[in-house]
Amino acid sequence: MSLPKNEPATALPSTREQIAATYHRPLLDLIHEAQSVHRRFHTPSEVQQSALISVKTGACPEDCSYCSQSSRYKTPTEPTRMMGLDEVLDFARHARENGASRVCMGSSGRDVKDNRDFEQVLEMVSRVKALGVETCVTLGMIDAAKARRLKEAGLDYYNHNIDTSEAYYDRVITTRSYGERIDTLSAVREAGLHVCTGGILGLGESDDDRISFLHQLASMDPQPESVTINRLVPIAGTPLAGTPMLDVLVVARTIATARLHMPEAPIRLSAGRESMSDEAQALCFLAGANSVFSGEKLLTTPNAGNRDQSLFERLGITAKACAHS
Ligand code: DTB
Repeated sequence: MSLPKNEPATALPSTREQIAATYHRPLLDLIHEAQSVHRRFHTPSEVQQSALISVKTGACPEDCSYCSQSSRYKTPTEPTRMMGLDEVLDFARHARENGASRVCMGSSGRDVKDNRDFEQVLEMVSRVKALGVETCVTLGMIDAAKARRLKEAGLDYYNHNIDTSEAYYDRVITTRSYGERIDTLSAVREAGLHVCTGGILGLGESDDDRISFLHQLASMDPQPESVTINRLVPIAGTPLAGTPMLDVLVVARTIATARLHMPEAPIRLSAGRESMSDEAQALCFLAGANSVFSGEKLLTTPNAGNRDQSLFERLGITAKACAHS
C-alpha cells in the first residue's frame, strides 16, 4: 500500500539509531528508497537554484580550518570592503534571468554588529527582495533582535551551518562553540525567518560523525527549510588543504539518509560540485538533492554553474520557482 503523498515515511523526529541504520544500508537500496520518498514530497524533475554572492570577503578573526576567509591563514583570497548596492542588484537581476529563485548574500566575519555594514546589508535585502526573488544572507552569529530587523527588511532565509557533528566540531573550529551555532539558529527561528543550515562533508570526519550531524539536523523542530550539504573544497593555506577528497558515493549516501529523515526539506548539493562529474551530480539528485548554487562562483571558489544548462537539459531537470516567501 502506498502512503498518502504528504505523510512522512517514518515517525519524525528519527532517533540516532534509526538514522545510523538508514545510513549503513546497501547504497542502491538506500538510494532507491530515498528517491521513492523524494517523489512523495517533491517534484523529481525540479531543482531550485540559489545564486551566491560574497558582499564582503575575508579578514575574518575565526579559525574555521576549511575557510579561505580566515585572517589566520595565508590563502589566495583577498579581503574586500562591503560591496555597493548597484553591483549586488546587477548580480541579482542577472541571476534571476538565469533561473535563480533565491539570492544568497554572504558577508565575512564572526558575528553581526549594529554598524554601517549591517545597514547596507538591510538595504541589499530589501532591494533584492523587490526584484521578485527570495533572499538569504549568511553573516555569522546573530541575535534575535538583529534577525528581526533582517526579517522586516524582507529576508526569507538565514544560512548558518552547524558544519559537522558536535563530537568532531572542536577539531575544525575553536573560536566559537557548537552551542553558539545552535543559539544563532534559535534566534533566526525566533525572528520568523526560514532556517538554512547544514555542513561540510570530507573534513576528515567518520561515518559516525556524519550520522550524528544528520541526527542534529533532523532533530530540529521544525526541521530546516533548507539543508545544505557541501563537500570540502580544499583551499591552499588552510589547515585542511591536504585533506583527501571524500568519495562521492559517501556524499550520495549522506544525502539519501538526509532525504529519508527530513523528507520535506529541500536539500542543496552545495560547494563541491566543481570537482564532481555530471554522473556524480546525477546520483546526488537521485539520492534526493533538489537544490544547487547556480553561477560560476561560490563565495571565493569556482562553481560548476557553467555546466548546469547542459547537465539539466540532459537530465530533463527544470528550475524550480520560489518555495517559501
Ligand atoms: C553553504 O553551506 N555553502 C555556501 C553557503 N552555505 C554560504 C558557501 C560555500 C563556500 C565554498 C567555498 C568558497 O567559495 O569559499
